[in-house]
Amino acid sequence: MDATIDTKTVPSNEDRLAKLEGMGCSRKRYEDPRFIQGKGNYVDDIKMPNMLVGVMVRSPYAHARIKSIDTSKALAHPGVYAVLTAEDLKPLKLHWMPTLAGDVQAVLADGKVVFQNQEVAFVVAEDRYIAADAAELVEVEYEPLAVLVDPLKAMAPDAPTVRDDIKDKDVGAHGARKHPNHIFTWDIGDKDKTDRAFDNAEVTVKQDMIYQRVHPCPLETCGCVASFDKIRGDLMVYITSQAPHVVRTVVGMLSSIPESKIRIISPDIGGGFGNKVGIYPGYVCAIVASIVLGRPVKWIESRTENLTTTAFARDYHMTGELAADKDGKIKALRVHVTADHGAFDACADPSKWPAGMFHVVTGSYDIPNAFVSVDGIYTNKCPGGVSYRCSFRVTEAVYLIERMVDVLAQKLGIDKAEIRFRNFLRKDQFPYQTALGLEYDSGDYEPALRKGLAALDYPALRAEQAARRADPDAATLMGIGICTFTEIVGAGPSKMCDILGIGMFDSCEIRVHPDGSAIARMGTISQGQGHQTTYAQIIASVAGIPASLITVEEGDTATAPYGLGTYGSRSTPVAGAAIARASHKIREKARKIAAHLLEVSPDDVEFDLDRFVVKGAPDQAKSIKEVAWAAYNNVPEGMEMGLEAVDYYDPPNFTFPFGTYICVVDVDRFSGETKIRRFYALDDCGTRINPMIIEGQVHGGLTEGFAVAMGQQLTYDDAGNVLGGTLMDYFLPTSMETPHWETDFTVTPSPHHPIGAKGVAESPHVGSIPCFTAAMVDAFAHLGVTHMNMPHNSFRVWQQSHALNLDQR
Ligand code: MCN
Ligand code: CUN
Repeated sequence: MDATIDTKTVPSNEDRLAKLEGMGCSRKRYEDPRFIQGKGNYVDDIKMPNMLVGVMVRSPYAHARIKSIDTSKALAHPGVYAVLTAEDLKPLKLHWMPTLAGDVQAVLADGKVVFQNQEVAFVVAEDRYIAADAAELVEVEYEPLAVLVDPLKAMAPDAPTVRDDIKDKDVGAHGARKHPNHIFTWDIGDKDKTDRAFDNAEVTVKQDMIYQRVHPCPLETCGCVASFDKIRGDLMVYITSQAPHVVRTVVGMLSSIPESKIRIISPDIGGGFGNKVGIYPGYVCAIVASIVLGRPVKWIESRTENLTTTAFARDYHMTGELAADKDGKIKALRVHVTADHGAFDACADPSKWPAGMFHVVTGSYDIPNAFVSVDGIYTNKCPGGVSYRCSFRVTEAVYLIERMVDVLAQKLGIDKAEIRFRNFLRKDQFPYQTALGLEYDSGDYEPALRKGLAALDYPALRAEQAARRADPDAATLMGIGICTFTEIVGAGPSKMCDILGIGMFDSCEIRVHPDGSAIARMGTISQGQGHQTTYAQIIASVAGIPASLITVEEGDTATAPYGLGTYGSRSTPVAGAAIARASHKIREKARKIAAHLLEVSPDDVEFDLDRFVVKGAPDQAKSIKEVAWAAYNNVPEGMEMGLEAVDYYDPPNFTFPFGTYICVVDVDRFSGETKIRRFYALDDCGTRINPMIIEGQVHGGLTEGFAVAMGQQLTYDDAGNVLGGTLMDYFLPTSMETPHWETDFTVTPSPHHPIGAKGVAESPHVGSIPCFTAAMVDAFAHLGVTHMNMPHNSFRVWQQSHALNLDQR
C-alpha cells in the first residue's frame, strides 16, 4: 500500500459530502449531549454490588523515619474491613513497585516517608466516610528528618539523603550517579564543537530561568474500582487512565495474573492533561485489597491528594546560552538543566529519554551547534508525572529557546520578530536534521509569523509602545510577546520510543456491519478531545461511510486492540494514521467487491466519496452500503467474507507542528495588575480533521498556558510542606479571568503521515507560556529587564516594578 493515501475527493455532490461529515468538516461533538447533561460515566459513577471504599493514610512530614504504625484502633472501627501497610504488602512483594522511568517507588511507605502526603496505609471500609474516620485512627509515630526541597542544594556533600534504599548504588537506570541524591546526567549534542563556537563567537548571552513546579488539574481526580473474581481468577479495573493497555501490562507484571485475565476499562475521563498517565499507589492498593477481600474496592483521590501526590510537572532550573554574530545569526546553543524529580523518579517519559523530548530545544531555528546537559535530582517532593499538556518536556524546551532568542535580540538591539526571520529554518531545508539529532518533518515558519504580525498590525503596536515608554506619567506599561515555536508530537517510532519495552505504536480495528454502519476501536483513549467525533471523520473520508453511522469505542482492553494510549498529542499522529490505513484497507476490499458486483475489473472502478463507479460510466455504481451487504453474501470467488480491517501503525518519525503566537499586555506599573489585551494564536497542525475541535483544543491549551504563566505554582516551604494544595491557593482560571483568544492557522502537511495530519492539542500550552513571559518582560525591557520568572501574578509583577522604582507616583 502507498504510504500516502490520496483523500482528495471531488465535491461533486455537496449533499453526499455533507452527509459523510468527513475530514475538514466542523462536525458537532458526538460526546457533548452526554457530557452537557451530566450523563457521562466516570470512574466515581461506577457502583458495584458489595463494593468497599479505600482511603489513604498520608504522611504529614516531608521526610521522617517511621518508628511504628498501630492499626488496631482503625481495624476495630465498625465497618472497616482491612488496613494495609507496607508490612502487609511485603509477602506479596508489592510494597515497592517499578516506575515508568526505571526507578522503584514505595507503594506504602517502607521505613520512612520521603514527601509530604506520601501513602502510609490504606484503610478499606464499607463507605468513604467510615474509611476516612478510620484513617484518622491509624497511629503512626514519626521521627522527623532534615528535609531537602532545593534541587540546587541536593548534591552538596552534607545534603540530607532522600533515598536510603539506593544510596550506595552508583549506577541508575540512565547511567552513573554522582551523589546519593543524583538520578542521572543526560547529555546530548556535540560539546566540543559547541564550546568552540562559543569561544569564537562575536556575541554571547546567558540567562538563568526557573520553570516552576506546577500540576495539571483535571476536573476529575485519579481513581479506580478494582474487582477481583476469586472463582474465575479474573481482575477487572475501572480506572482513570490515559493508557489502559499499559496499565494492563504493568498490573500483569506486578500481580503475575496473565494479561488475558485482566480487563482494564477507562470509561469517560474528566480530563487527563498528563495527570493520568502514571501508575499510582492507590491503584495498586485497591487491586490488592480487592484480591485479598474478594470484593470490589474503589479508591478516588480528593482534590488535595490530587494536587499534592500525583503527577507534578516542570520544576526545571535552566541556564541557557546562545552564541551569535553581530547580526543576530545564531551559531550555537548551550543548556544546562537541574531537574527536580521529587522523591522517586516516576516520570512518564518514553523509557530511553530521561528528559523526554527536551532536545527539541533548538526550536524553529537553524542552529548548527548545540549541547544540552540535564541532571535529574531527588528531593523531598511528590514524584511522578512530568507531563502537563506537553509532549514530555517540550514545554520547558520551547520556553528556554524562545526566551533565549528574545534575550539575544535585546542584547543586539534587534527587533524580536526580525531576529526570528534571520534564524528561521527555511521551507526548503525540510526534512531538517537538528544539531541534537531530531529530523523535523515539515515546516514553513516565515509565512506564519508574517500572517501574525499583519493580523495585529505589529508596527502600530510598536509605535504605541514607544509612545507609552516616552511618557513618564503613563500609568500602564505595554508589552508585546512573540513566540514562534516548534512542537514534537506523536511518540513515536518504536526504534526510539518505548514504555517498559513496548514500542509506542498505535492501532485501529474497523468492522463494517451488513447494513453499512460500522464499529471502530482504537488503542487510544479520549479524555475530552472528542475522538468519538473526529476519528469517525477520518473513516468517513477514506472509506466512504457516513460519520454518523460509525461508533467509535476506546478504553476497554477487552475489546480495543493494543495501543499505547493518549498523551503527548500522539492520537492523531499515531492512531490517526492507523485509522486512515485501516479505512484504506476497508476501501480496497470494498472496491474488489464492488467490481465483482459490477462485473468489471477492480482497476476499472473508482472510489467516489461513498460509492464505487465504473470509470467512464458514472451511472454504473455501487454504494458502500450495497457493498457492505454483499460482503456478507456475495463476494468474489476465493475472498474471505466480511468487511473488517486492523492496522497497527509504527510511525517512521514524530510530527512537528508549529505556530506563531503574539500576546499584548498592559501592565499597571503601580499595582502590577496585568491585562491581556490581545492573544493571537496561529497553529499549523498539517491536515485539519475538525476545525471546530481544533479551535476548542487551542482555547483549552491557551487557558492552561495562561494559568501556568500567570498564576500556577506548587510551592514548598523549607519543611517540605506543600503550599497550594487546594484550589483556594492553586490558580485554576475560570471564564472570569480567562482572556479572549484569537485563533488562526496555516496548513503544512506532514509528509510521512498517511493523511498529512500532525497533533495539535498541546501546541497552545507549549507555545503560549513563553509568549506570556515574553510580553511581560517586554513591558519592562526598555529598563534593562531580560527575564522574569513565572508565575507573573500581580504581586510578583509589583515586586518587579518596585525594584525598578516604578511604583513611586
Ligand atoms: N485534531 C484535528 N486535526 C488535527 C489534529 C487534531 O482535528 N490535525 C483533533 C483530533 O482529532 C482530536 C483532537 O484534535 O479530536 C486532539 O488531537 P491530538 O492533537 O492528536 O491530541 P490527542 O487526541 O492525543 O490528545 C492528547 C492531548 C494531551 S496530551 C493533553 S495533555 C490534553 C489535550 O489532548 N488533555 C486534554 N487536550 C485535552 N482536552 C480535553 N478536553 N481534556 C484533556 O484532558
Ligand atoms: Cu503531556 S500531558 Mo498530555 O501528554 O496527556
